[in-house]
Amino acid sequence: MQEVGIVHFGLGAFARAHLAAYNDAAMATGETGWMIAGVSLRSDRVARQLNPQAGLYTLTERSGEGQATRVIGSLREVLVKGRDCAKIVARLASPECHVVSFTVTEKGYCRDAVGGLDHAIAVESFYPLLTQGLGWRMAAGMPGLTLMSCDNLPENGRVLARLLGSWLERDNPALAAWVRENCTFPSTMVDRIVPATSDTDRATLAARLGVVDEGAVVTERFSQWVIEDSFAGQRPNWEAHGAEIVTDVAPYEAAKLRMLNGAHSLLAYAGLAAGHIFVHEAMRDERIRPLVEVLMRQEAAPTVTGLDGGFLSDYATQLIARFDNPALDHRLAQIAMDGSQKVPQRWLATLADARGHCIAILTGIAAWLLHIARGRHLDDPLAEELRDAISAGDVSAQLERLFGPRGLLKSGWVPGPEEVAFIAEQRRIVRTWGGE
Ligand code: CS2
Repeated sequence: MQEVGIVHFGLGAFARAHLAAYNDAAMATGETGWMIAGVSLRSDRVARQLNPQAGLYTLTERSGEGQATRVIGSLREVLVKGRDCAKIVARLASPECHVVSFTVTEKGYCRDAVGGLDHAIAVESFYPLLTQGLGWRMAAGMPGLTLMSCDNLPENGRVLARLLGSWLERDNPALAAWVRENCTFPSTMVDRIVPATSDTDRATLAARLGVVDEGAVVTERFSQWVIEDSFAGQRPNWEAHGAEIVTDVAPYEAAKLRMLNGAHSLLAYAGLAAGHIFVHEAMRDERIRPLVEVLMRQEAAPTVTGLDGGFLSDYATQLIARFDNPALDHRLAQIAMDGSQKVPQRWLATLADARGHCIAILTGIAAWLLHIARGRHLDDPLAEELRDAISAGDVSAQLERLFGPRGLLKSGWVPGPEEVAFIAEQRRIVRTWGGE
């Protein structure tokens, strides 16, 4: 039986369409020892879907030209925090384990308003389990691990190193020092659009294949993975399967967060305001599509350093085609979730670096204000604080409470008077678009 070389925290559809697919490809070409033990932090739903299928599931890539389905065989088991703690720690402490990876979403890192660790909520996340596993390794004189964040945060490796360091320093400074000496935290840029699988997807697949796959994942053809070359020990030869191992991920990360994810959040809030359900529908709206182009090409791209203009222009063209994919029903409401965790690196970083007015991002902010006010799809760990911030006063006062120096979202961007006026005007216009 193949060994488990990777423990992965946060086994959502994204990880199953990305990391698990790269590992599957590596093992299909004869590499051994790279099975994944997945850990679910919040519920046993994925475990109930996948464990009865021995971890096997289908991955379907869909485009306008058609679809292709394959079976992914790199997942050994799904373990659940709370229920399978001893097994999770044993996997982390095993000599076969070399990499721990994370797709726990932006909020899973438990950052407070200024980006530090919120210890009170970190108790509920991966920190205690990881601490136990690493503690075992230190006590047993074993090698350290590569701890690899694959979430949409700038410098995700540095962020994880800093937050884990702060968690460990409090109760276990010796382990904190051991981790600094023996573990690495590569930053990564991950990219693949993976909508939450719907009942319709599962039914269509069952009709096509003649078997029911409870763990089915649907995605696009495109997949990208850029990884900083910083490993504590062995790893699969991911670059033989399309990943890029580089010395500096930062430019790719900035381009992806500010262009792809920035445009996605604009599509989400403006698209919901206009009554659309899916990304490809919002893309066909002539009030929204030009804004997406402007956000990517004129606002975000010029702030990305380290990649040339031609490359970024091609990147924008490719992103437009991906957003247009009519075969992928990517819900705007899925992207609209957790705005407080996403907006800083997607929009505010661009606004802080940009010269001149960013009319597309400011329109996005206007649509986000409306989204918070209407509240129908508001799914955000800071939902209460957001509602509170926009509950009284004019737009100027609301923006101050959100983005001002003592505001909810610390970002280095504070709207000037003209920007405030523009957002207020856009909010009035977007309100008439007729959705939500
Ligand atoms: C999306 C991302 O849900 C969201 O916020 O913007 O999940 C996006 O689809 C991925 O980052 C694409 O790689």
